[in-house]
Amino acid sequence: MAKASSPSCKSVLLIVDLQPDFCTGGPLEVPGGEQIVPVVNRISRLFDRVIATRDWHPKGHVSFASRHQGSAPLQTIEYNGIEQILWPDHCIAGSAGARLHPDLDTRPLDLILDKGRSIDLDSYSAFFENDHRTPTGLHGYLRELSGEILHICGLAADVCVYYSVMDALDLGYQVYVVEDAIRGVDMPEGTLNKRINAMQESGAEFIRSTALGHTLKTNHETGYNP
Ligand code: VGL
Ligand code: ZN
Repeated sequence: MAKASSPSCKSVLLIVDLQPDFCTGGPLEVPGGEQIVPVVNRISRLFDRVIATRDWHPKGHVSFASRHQGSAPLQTIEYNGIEQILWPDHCIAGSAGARLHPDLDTRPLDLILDKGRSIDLDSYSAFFENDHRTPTGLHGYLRELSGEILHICGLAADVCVYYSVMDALDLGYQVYVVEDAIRGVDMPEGTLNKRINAMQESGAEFIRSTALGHTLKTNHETGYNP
């Protein structure tokens, strides 16, 4: 069978968990989380493909402190051999707090990927659940589209963005973190800085949204029209 000609490398924006429950007033508030919405709206049109993830948990999810008697949010437990930080109930599938942020421009989105749907297994990364083995399918999707250059933004910088970036690097993607389009929870304090350093040391490049048009245009031809 003739091999399909390989399509040229595509630029991809991955928007992680930009949901009301992670914004001001939400149960798992990331300080200033909603401030990244206009930044994301400005840059999303620069990419060939735009993917948004949603944290999307069933009621009684393993990550909810309320499920585990005698425990409180931010405690760490071990469950099925996996370390699990406990959080307040958040991002219940189908609830208003679990939607994409209402001000996010959804027109450029190609794919919405829901994760954390297994009741007994959490999923921080957009690529693998927290057993670091069960794929979400995103890698297959990106491979088929030749989406090799990933720009990542969203919430929380030190949780789901962090784990997505680390997995993406492991999988061989070239990763840029849009530094003014992330916010972190920083709990316990110091986590955010530690994880930003770890992402950089592992090969992620941090870039400002205002520099993006230039990078995308010079690194590869995207049809970006300034
Ligand atoms: C997240 C904590 C729990 C995130 C999701 O999206 O960063 N953080 N679930
Ligand atoms: Zn969650």
